[in-house]
Amino acid sequence: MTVGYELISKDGAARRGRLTTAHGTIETPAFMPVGTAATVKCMLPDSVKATGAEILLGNTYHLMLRPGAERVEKLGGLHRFMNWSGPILTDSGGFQVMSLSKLRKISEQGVTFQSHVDGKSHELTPESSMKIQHQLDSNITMCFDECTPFPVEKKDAAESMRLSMRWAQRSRDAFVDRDGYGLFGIVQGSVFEDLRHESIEALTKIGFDGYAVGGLAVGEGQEAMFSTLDFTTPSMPEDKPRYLMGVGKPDDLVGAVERGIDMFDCVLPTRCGRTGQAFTRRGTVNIRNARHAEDPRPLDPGCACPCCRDYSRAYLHHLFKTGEVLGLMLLTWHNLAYFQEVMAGLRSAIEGGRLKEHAAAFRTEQALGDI
Ligand code: PRF
Ligand code: ZN
Repeated sequence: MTVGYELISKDGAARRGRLTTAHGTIETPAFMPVGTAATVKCMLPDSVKATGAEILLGNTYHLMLRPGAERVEKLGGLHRFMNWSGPILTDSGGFQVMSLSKLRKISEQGVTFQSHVDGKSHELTPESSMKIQHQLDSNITMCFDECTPFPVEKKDAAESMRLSMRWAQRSRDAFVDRDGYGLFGIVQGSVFEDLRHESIEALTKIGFDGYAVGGLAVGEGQEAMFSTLDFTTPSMPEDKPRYLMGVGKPDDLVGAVERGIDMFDCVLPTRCGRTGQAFTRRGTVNIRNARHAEDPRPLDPGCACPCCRDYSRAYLHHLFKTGEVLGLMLLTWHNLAYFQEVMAGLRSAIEGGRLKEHAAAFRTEQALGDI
């Protein structure tokens, strides 16, 4: 396993770093757009790159069902298949099985489930998940785990976490080492301090290229997520990247970076963009709202993306009212560009040792509300 991580500078608990993979480097803290079905919805890969993204997330679950991992492998791997030449991280499938498929069953061996596509039966195990992610040619493979639901009794959280730790060992044993390709472990344990610590100890004993925090952003709320990070990240290895899975809104990203997280993925910028919700420097805006119908101003005057540079709120409102595809494309572009701007701002603030002031200014501007 040889995905490199260089810690460049620190500001409090926050870290400025650099990840190195076979398909390129990633400046951290980093946000990964989600390309579930071998596409970042509504965006060409060159456009995704133009927003500043350096790495995408792909999904084992979706790609194993359609078009199938063997087909992707035959066609030269996921990078070539989707025309994204940069690094790709893939999630391992268990989380998506639990949220998307009906009739699923967990055992020590793995998860059996019925496809949400055609109802056919499938099995995912640590071994088959590693094989599929290898066939996809993923630069960063995620361990096969169970995302513990919330709320949960402590004894159930312990049992679920210990199953994930046995699966982590099996994932490590099945992972094929290659230069520029790595495997990340996933810390579980819900909101319980001793369980999170037990999980970190089990994973570091096995040894991974990076460590994810799983099982958060599952309904516990921002306060509980932040307090869990407060007692989790200080026990995680200092010399490896830390990835908070499935997070989040812009203020979640800022708070988690302040608590020592280096990587994020989330569907919010792309999914919300397709419903007309924009994230801006002054908070969220729903472009479908009638108050934008005659507004000649840009969506976010502080933004240099093509959506904000070339189009009015009135035009974007019109595109959404008429169901035009360009509306989805422009709002997705803006949201992805804004998330990347948030990360770039965090990176330079950490480098400059002014993260505290930067985060305070970010929150003040968000609280002002829309222009
Ligand atoms: N495990 C995996 N993927 C995930 C999660 C997890 O716990 C989460 C939790 N927010 C999102 N995606 N494998
Ligand atoms: Zn913009």
